[in-house]
Amino acid sequence: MSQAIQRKWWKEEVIYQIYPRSYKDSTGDGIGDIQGIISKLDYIKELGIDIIWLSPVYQSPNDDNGYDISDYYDIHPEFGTMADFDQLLNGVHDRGMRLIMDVVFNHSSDEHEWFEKSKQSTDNDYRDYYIWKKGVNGGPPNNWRSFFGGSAWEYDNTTDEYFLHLFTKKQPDLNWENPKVVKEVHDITRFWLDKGIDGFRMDVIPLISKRLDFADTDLEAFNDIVTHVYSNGPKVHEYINDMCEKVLKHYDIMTVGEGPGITKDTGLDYVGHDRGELSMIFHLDHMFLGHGPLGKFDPVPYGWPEVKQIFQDWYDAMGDSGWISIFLDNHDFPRMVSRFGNDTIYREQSAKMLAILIMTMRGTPCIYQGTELGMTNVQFDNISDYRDVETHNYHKEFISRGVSDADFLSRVHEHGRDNARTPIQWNSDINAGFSAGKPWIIANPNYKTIHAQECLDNKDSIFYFYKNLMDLRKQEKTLVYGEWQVIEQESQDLYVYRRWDDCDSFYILLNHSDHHHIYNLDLSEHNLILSNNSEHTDILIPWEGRIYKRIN
Ligand code: TEU
Repeated sequence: MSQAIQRKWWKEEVIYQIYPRSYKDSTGDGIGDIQGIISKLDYIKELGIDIIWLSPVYQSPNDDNGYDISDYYDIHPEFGTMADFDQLLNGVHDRGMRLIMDVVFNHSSDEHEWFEKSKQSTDNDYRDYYIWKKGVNGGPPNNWRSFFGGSAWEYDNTTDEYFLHLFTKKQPDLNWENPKVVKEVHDITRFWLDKGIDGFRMDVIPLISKRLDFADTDLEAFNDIVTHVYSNGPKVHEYINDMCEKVLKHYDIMTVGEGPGITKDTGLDYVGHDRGELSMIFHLDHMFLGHGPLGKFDPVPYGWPEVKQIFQDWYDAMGDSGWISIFLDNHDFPRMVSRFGNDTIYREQSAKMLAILIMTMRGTPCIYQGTELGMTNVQFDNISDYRDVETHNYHKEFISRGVSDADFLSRVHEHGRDNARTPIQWNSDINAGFSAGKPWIIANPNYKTIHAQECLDNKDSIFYFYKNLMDLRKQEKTLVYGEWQVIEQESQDLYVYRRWDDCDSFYILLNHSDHHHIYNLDLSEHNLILSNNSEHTDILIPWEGRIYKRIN
């Protein structure tokens, strides 16, 4: 065991992300809610989960499904009440699990009272809660683009100024230069921590410090603009460190920063053990693969070689000094079995192989709701069946660029965020057992065969494969803290790596292809302890994954 690496509970546990809108509806209004989550806590516990990451449930006009918060201190009625939240938190703790909340401090909703007041005049007490600028030459203050298409500035004719919004125009960016904003944020975090939550997922935290010259960018590729213009601003670490010093470090909690723009070269600045900032980050390097100059709907080719290089880069960057989460999907990206596996003839096999990867790399595994069932991308026939503001904004933009409806729809099928937001498939009943009413978004038609009830009835299901992996990871701390090294492989289709420390050694063999492959590795001193294939020869069948442990 590397003595340098610090042991922490949040390194040893497994996170499960719940996107509440799509999880379970208890009222029949077609929208998932907190009571619905409560009804599934035993299911989540059975899976072996330790930490629940709850996507926003605060008051919101839902322009961006809750990532546009209009009241940080109250629960949106469609999700329930604060009493429901308290019941959820108690239910999570009673089962020995933890709950972290998703907080969005880069921006608020434009329906937050702060913004309602800020926009009334140029000299009120809330004006500087946001970033207002005069236009230039009859247009926006600069050429910055929103993550969701179009300009990052919206003109307000009441005060003849523009306000900054790196996301939708209903998500105005907060001005962290203003000490009053910083205090508001500290008060909000303290309020939720004093309720007993176990930490935070911090939405787009690298974006909170703006480059105050607001100069035009001459960068073309949006990913470069995110990294070099929007993220890692001059005071980002001052702000995060200040929040830790004044609030976070006084609680036994974990924090995970969502890290668009955080690179392997800047990662330790956020999560280095000596930095006093975040526990870990969700870097997005592998998630942004395939995003062309105009973003995800301007796709470029990529494959497993790039994915494996990113895992190598981040292992080297973190060393024993920092920590990341290991994940392959969430509510913003396509379903992992569709994106990185084979969601047709090898759906179950590839889902299990990917599970082995997530659970045996060095980092805190994060499983997105439905991944434990092997839920797949969806292919709606009409753009009107999609709900995501990002999809609709870019639909307008790309159609205006001359892209056909059919072409854009095919890009949504592959890259759209709603792939991950269709209702959780609980059973084969109408609406997949998600709701007695019309769901806010159509359920994936494959719910008839892919659903939790089938998985719970089948001991060979993906669900129980994840459960076995989580049990293994709890038993074998070498898979948490041990060192990691790729074993050179002739074949591009195999991913073979080792985990080891002073106590144990493991080999993990993954075939991420539709082909059979021989592997040339002497494993005579190891026992096969887990596999997604009942046959064991020196040939790895398509999407086969194996874990070997040294015979002590
Ligand atoms: O996501 C920020 C982010 O990096 C993703 O939005 C990603 O850049 C985008 O989906 C690329 O297509 C966070 C939340 O996870 C996301 O749901 C919100 O929409 C966004 O911030 C704004 O709060």
